[in-house]
Amino acid sequence: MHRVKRNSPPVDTTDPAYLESLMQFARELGLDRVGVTDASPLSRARVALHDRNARGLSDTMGFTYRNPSRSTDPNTAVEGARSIIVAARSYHSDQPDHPGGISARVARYAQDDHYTPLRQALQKVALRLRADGYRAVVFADENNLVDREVAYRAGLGWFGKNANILLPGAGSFFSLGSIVTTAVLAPASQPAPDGCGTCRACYDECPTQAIVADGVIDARRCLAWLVQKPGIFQREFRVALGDRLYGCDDCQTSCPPTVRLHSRHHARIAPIAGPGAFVDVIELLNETNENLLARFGAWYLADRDPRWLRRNGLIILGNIAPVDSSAVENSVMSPVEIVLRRYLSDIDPMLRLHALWAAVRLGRRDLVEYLASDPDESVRDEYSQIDSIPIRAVAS
Ligand code: B12
Ligand code: SF4
Ligand code: SF4
Repeated sequence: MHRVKRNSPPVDTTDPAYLESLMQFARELGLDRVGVTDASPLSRARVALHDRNARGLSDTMGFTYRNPSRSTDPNTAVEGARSIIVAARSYHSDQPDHPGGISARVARYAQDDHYTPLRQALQKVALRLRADGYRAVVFADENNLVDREVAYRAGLGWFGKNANILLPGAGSFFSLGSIVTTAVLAPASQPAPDGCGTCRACYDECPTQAIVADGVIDARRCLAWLVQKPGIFQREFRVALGDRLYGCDDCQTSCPPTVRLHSRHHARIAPIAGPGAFVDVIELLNETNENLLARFGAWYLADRDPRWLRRNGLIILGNIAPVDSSAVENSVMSPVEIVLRRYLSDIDPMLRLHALWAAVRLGRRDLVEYLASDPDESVRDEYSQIDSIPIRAVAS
């Protein structure tokens, strides 16, 4: 047991043996790759954040974009910071087969809570640094630090053209986290070499052309942001959303090194306790807010409001429900029609609007005519554009 050595001078962390034992400890805790960078400001990331804010590429995102001076200065995060230990932890697991039915997809990083074990492991390493006389604070996916930039500086991986950090020999299905500490530790001597070369597969496979330059994502087009963004889902991207309920993996599942290497890399095939890889859309749309938060509460939901998931679910319904499944059969309403009717008369105009789109896309214009005189302007506006909704097939 490592105890706090009160009144004893801090341990000499510049000794290479100290760093090696700390790294070893981190790896034993399940962190796949660990590296070190110094705590100087993240100048490149600061310029990028300001630039993307100025060009509108960050859309309405807050996160690290809200206060670039803060998120790129480790000394604001921890006064007197000298070093940052950066770790990558795999979130790869074998993907289950499609369960059939009207099922929405969840991106790999969101299928389970991968941040808690990452943070717990980092906390144990931080505890050891504190016991040795230093301040040490853990950050993982928070607003105070740009995780990819410190990972790059710590030599963990290269910046892919898809903006992800790819680990040599292992790809990009990794979450990143850090410990900002006052201890002086030897930083990585050089960054990992670029591994993209002439490949451009992620550009080609991105469903919305959101990669606008090497390592630059236009959040206004990126489905991973649009599924989180509150408000009306932009009409332009509703068809491209396909069956994605949360997150988008296409620029990684199309990435040759990630695809090739992640299966070779030791897979984490722990039973999935989180939301899972697929979500039954009808169940989602019939679920209570309490149950939705119990299952999906770990995700970023603006104002912790599950209506954004219902919105995504309605668009997915329009995109993937069998076109004849909403029609009346033998005088019995199908589950799709029941759920559409429910949402077409929902008290929330934002949900009525997306239900209107889904119904028309499924060829059920007959269900929505009365919304032409909806009391809410946004619903009337959606109705006024009804002829531009791409109908999958008209029910005969
Ligand atoms: C905001 C955010 C998003 C936003 C915006 C993403 C973005 N590109 O900025 C949205 C919601 C779209 C998003 C999506 C995703 N995210 Co995100 N996100 C974040 C968050 C909170 C901040 C990111 C940030 O500050 N970006 C700032 C910009 C300026 O950085 P950048 O885009 O990486 O730009 C750098 C490069 O352009 C590079 N660069 C400079 N010159 C050059 C030149 C070349 C040639 C190249 C290639 C690069 C390059 O320098 C820039 C500055 O560092 C971080 C967590 C955190 N606190 O850091 C997670 C984080 C980046 N996200 C993560 C994940 C897993 C994802 C998704 C894969 C999730 C999913 N499946 O849906 C997608 C991937 C989308 C994509 N292709 O980027 C992981 C990334 C892990 C990894 N291996 O890289 C992070 C680190 C969370 C974590 N702690 O694990 N995310
Ligand atoms: S996450 Fe999806 S939408 Fe965003 S850049 Fe990658 S492939 Fe494109
Ligand atoms: S798909 Fe190709 S270009 Fe894009 S990140 Fe992967 S290796 Fe790089």
